[in-house]
Amino acid sequence: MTTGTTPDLVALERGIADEIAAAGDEPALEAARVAALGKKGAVSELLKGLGRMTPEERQVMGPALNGLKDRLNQAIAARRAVLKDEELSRQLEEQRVDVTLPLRAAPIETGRIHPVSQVIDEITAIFADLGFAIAEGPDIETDWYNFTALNFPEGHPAREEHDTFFFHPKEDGERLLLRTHTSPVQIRTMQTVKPPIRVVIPGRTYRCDSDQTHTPMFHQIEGLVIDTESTIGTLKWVIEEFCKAFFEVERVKMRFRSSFFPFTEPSMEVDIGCQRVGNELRLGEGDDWLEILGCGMVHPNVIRATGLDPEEVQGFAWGMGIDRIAMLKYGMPDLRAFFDADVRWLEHYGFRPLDLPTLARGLSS
Ligand code: 2NL
Repeated sequence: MTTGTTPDLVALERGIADEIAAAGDEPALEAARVAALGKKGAVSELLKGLGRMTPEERQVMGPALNGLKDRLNQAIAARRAVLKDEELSRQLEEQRVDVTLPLRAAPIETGRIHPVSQVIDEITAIFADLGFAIAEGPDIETDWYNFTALNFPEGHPAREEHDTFFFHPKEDGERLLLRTHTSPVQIRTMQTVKPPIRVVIPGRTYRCDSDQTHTPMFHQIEGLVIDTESTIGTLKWVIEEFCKAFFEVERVKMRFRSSFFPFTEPSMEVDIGCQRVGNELRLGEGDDWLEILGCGMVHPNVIRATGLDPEEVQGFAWGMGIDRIAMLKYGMPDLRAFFDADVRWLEHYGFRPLDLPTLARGLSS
């Protein structure tokens, strides 16, 4: 290589440096970099030529070209930093945040507790305060736990009245079923817990029945007391205390009507006084009656079925429908909306997640 063909490195550097300085954005800067230092860039091509030079030429051109390359790389990095800063300033200028805008509500604010869950929490809080434990059990039951142990004789018409959902028979012929009441859990409790027993059992129950006032899945809560001295007097006191606490009134007018259940003897249905005042249903007083639960002294056959001796222990039990009680207390007109999973309905009738019912604070306030 002769002096005549030696490239004018100073002019070349000035040209590229001008391009870098003039690059107005990242793509323009990248284009300038590729033109100089890319695979086929002007500086890269000169570097490739080093191999064909004499050792003397290379001793001069090597450091010159590498120095040029380093300075260009530095210039590119410096320009990139400036462009980045300018871009950030531009975005900060353009995208303003109005910190006075209201916050989007957190999930804890928008979530709702279903009225059925709320009422279960309320009822269990009341009975926990009276010294009761809470128990739960399986939704799928055997015929024995759902009927036989509860003094429904084989072939008795009361079994048909329950509109039971049966599963296909197993290989041994046994037909499992969806429990038609929560009573099987009380049987299981009597089998496993040594008296005295004081327990309440909330849960899902199932009957093949669907119309204005029935859904195939519904909720029950049952209570059971087994000891050596509880009587109908104790039963009436417990039910009255419960009604006052649940309906949040000082006094509650009640009547016990004679009734029939296979698992209790005697059996009673309980009504509370009520009164329509305009659009509102006032509970606990008035000349109309509203049925709220069924109850009775546990039948000796039931006690015997669980392995206990009816000569040694006795007690009482009651059961009520949670969905209907929730409708009454919170003025919801249509049972079927309960299980539609409609968020607008939940928004309106649901309860705030942190408003847990406690007796001290008032159940539903
Ligand atoms: C109603 C009536 C009732 C019971 C449920 C019960 C359970 C056992 C023994 C005896 Cl293990 N009784 N439960 C007793 C009386 C009535 O429910 O109308 N429920 C919606």
